[in-house]
Amino acid sequence: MTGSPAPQYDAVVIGAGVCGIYQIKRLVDLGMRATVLEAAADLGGTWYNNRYPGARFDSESYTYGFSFSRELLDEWHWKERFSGQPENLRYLNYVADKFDLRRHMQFNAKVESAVFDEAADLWQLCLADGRKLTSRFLILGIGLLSIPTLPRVEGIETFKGRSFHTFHWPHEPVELAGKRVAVIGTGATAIQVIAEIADKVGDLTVFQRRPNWSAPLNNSPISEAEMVEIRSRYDEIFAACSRTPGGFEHEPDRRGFYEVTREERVALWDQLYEQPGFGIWLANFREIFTDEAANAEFSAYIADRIRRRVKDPKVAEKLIPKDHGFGVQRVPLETQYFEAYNRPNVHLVDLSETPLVRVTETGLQTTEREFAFDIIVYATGFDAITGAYDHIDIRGAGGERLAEKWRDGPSTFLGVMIHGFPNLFMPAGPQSGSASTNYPRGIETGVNWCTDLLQHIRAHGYVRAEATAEAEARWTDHVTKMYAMMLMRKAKSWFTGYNSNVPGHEAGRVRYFVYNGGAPKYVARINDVAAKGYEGIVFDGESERPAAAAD
Ligand code: NA7
Repeated sequence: MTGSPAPQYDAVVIGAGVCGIYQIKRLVDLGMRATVLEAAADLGGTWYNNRYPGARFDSESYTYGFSFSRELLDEWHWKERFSGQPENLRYLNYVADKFDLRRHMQFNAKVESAVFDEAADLWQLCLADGRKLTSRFLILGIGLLSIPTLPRVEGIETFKGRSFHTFHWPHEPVELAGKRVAVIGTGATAIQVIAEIADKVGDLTVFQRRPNWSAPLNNSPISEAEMVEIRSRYDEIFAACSRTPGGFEHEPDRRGFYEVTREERVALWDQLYEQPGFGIWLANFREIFTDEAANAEFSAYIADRIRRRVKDPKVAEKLIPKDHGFGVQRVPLETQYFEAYNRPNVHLVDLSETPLVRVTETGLQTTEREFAFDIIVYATGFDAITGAYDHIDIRGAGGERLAEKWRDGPSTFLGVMIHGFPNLFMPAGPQSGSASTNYPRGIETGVNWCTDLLQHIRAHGYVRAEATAEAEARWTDHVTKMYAMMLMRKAKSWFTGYNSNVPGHEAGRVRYFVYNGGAPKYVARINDVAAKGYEGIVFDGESERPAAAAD
């Protein structure tokens, strides 16, 4: 034990989203002196911020909710199979209120820096409002997609109309009727927003740099009777989620792609296209993720579906990706997205032919012409996965800066701890299994694991826990190798660290952001580390113990 004064908190959690809410619940239950610091004015994270029209789950609602409380599961009625943002935010507030968690949360509490004090084995935090706090442990629940990015194009600040990133869509209603609206981007967010506002605006122009593969969400309401049936199956539902790589109910088709006939493949695809959710991606043949020819055949199937839905063949061709196959990027799910382009008030501008040059006072200018708008919506994505970490000045032992350590991509132990940054935990960090699955399922796994580790630390009276350099190197190497067999390694997407709007994140360098082995393998791996007395972690500066093999 150090002779230094005790820290103000046993644990500080940064972020009051899905992760922070569950983490503080676990800490409070253990009787720890803990608080959540949240930069926003209220809780909810993703579901607090993303208020754009059309924002909704692409996970089945009942697989997205928390599983930790039977009472909560019995009380909550999900009203739609894929619930929308307002309801999702209501749910998170309901959970926080039910378990009286709000009093352990501080809002408008933006953490600017976190510095590890080696002499006292604690974290010193500085907040934007000038406050300083100390905590033994620091737990980061800061999200994967919480730092929105704008195009690096001149003139953004000169636009005289209204403009906002989808992440900052105003809280009060935005008058869309009769307005000339631009949407920049055609990722998952744009695909939701475009379909939702197409019939509500005067005129909508979509600025597309690269199209995305997308398939129907097939949403529907959930009646009282259906909810009763879902409640009776919750054990089964969560068991299925924990069996599948993605943490969803959708299980891959176990037949070999080449073992069945083309007719049998098409029969499966016809069926999946009509089914709700990610089945079309995750209940498909496993080869579509790893085999170029299998992926190409399936991509051609989806391309035909798009051609059937979009009336103008030229527009249809522009909406079909040519540079990557279906499912090698996270698949946006849509509701009447392609039909939006059949409306006379919706226009598509292909930025690959006529790139954006600048934002003007009145609109947007491409290499071809100028466009006038009342509203510009930037659906241009996020500084994904490591962005939120880079935005806090995190300094570990010896003053090492995390942003510097991760300049070329993250390196972690299990996606949960970082060598050189003692007493810092990431329940759903970069390179964790949580980052690539149905997020709350991964979060619960990560939070439970971190909480168990904290209990272990407490039981032994330790004040310091740190992953060894060797354990971190092995895990990072393992995560990197898992990409080799996946077609996704070739995609320009936020899963591989591509973002043209973030210096250094342009195409060309793959960042090994997520653990690709799937939830069951990830959970087995982290549980094994715990069962072996936290192999790969040293406590209170004890001499390094050998790290467990990562595979
Ligand atoms: P994404 O998936 O990163 O999509 C961002 C979109 O914005 C994508 O179409 C980009 O085109 C486009 N973009 C980005 N920068 C520019 C510039 N400078 N000019 C033109 N177009 C640009 O983010 P989303 O918010 O849609 O989705 C993120 C996740 O949220 C999603 O996967 C779900 O999990 C929920 P590009 O493809 O890069 O050419």
